Amino acid sequence: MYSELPYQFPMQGMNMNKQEKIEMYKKMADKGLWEVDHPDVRAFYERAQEEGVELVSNNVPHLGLFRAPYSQDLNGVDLAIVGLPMDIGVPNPRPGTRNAPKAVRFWGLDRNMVSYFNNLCPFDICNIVDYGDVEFVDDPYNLNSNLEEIARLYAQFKDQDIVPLTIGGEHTCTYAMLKGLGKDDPLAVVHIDAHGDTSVGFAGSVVSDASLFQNAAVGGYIDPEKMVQVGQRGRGIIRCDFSTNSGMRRIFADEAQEKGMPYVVSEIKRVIGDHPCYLTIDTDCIDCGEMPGTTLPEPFGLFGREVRDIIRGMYGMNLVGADLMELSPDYDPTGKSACLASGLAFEMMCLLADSKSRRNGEKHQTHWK
Ligand SMILES: [Mn+2]
Repeated sequence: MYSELPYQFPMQGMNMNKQEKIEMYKKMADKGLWEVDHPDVRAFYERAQEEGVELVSNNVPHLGLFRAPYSQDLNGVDLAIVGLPMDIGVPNPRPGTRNAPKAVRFWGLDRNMVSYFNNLCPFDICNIVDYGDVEFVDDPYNLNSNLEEIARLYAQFKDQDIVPLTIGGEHTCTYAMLKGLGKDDPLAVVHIDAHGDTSVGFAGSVVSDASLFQNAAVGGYIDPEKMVQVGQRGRGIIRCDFSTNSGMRRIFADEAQEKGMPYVVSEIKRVIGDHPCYLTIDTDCIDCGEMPGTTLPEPFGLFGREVRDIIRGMYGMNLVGADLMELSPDYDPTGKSACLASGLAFEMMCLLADSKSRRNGEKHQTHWK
């Protein structure tokens, strides 16, 4: 899966002498930092600079992830980036996902803001805001109370036709997001994860990051027969009979890597088609060698590049939201886990923006002023 560069080098120098070539190269080099050839991308950069977006310095605390404007005013918003810094419900005593949104924002300090894959300028087709991190106010150390707060916010997103891109937080949060977004009709789900997350609740809690999709199916928020799970492996999947029995298509990491990502994408499209679909990625889907900074690292996993190719393969589907959960940056002192997570988050933002814009049949620009 790759896109051809839009311009082939025209071999202009074939009949030139050395001095003529140098003159030609001088002309090519005489360009501003943002004066790129692609007309749409160039127009976007011109507009961004006119609106005062800082495109040189990385000292931009006033800007959100991927330089989206921070705002909690949801009027006219198409896509909201949300941080959910929560880790009080993880069954294994490895807290830390509360630090993920901060780490992804740090590694997402990317001034380029467009995708080379398809020359997509997400901020030119959707009104995108970074909503910031949710502060749990009702009863911050009570898991059920926090889940209720999340469900209320995501029900509001659903009512206002806003597509959320969420940076977790423990995977348990996804139960509450699905409860809000799937409150009227059950959603299709693409679930990329080392684990099935369809086991039973843990240690007295009914919903956990090991059971959330069983809970969401029982709640009527998702349709298991329109759900594809990719990347499963590890000894715990033996406890996820609910996945098979309820009709989910399970593609273990072994099958995915043997048959390749184009096959995985074709299975996702066969099972889900045009149905409104939620994409949830648990960072532990990626091999522990590439992704040590996650709550429950697993060996024998997918490559980050393979997960990226699944995301890119999903263009054209009907996405209503996406999340990237369980990054636990402090277990990885190199920073590569958070760096990879932010790369995936950008691919997800582009996919969501494209899907939302096509569904609207309109392009709405993000404005910084
Ligand atoms: Mn999970």
